[in-house]
Amino acid sequence: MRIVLLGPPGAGKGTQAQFLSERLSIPAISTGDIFRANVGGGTDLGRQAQAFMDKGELVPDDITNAMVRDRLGDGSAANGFLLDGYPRNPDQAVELDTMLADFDTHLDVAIEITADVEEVTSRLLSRAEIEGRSDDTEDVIRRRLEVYATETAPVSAYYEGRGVLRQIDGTGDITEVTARLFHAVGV
Ligand code: B4P
Repeated sequence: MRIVLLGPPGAGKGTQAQFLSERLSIPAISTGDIFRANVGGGTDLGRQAQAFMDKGELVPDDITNAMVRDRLGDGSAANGFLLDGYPRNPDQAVELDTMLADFDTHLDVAIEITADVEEVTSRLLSRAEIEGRSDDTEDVIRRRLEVYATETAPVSAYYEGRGVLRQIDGTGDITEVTARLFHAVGV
């Protein structure tokens, strides 16, 4: 299956992507994780991405789209994938369709994990205490949520219009959310 996971920062995309990827034996591809690995490794890509991430802004589309195209074309995603954190605006969604058409395939389903602003903010602030991510400070979280509302939320409408969107409630225990996710995907 070829799946996109949508939802605000802190909704549980990264958390749930691991479970679904294991269940379906397909790679979970997180653009945020790829950027963080590049920042950690001090690569050119990491240097370009870090300034945007630290402010809670999206990394520019030309950088992000090229990175995803490389990853989807590297062979390990040939039999399916789960994209976590991409697409994050309607232009990226159109670009993903173009990439998949170039690879002679298409998206099967987009799952949106929903959770309200208070819930996701408190989760991200808890994670800040444990992991110390540079974009988990209160000001940057607020900005990430604004960017989500203006740039990423319209992506759900894009997939709804195509008839491939399914929404699940991201509140409750992690295991409950996983059960809803598996049900939505039909596994
Ligand atoms: P991401 O890494 O995608 O960060 P995120 O949206 O905050 O989601 P994440 O996966 O980390 O958190 P999750 O909801 O699983 O992006 C970071 C930055 O990278 C972006 O701001 C941007 O700058 C850049 N970027 C990434 N993709 C891009 C793109 N396509 N275009 C441009 N820029 C891009 O979990 C959050 C916390 O909640 C965790 O601590 C988890 O333990 C907890 N949690 C999860 N489920 C829970 C539950 N049910 N109950 C309680 N806690 C739960």
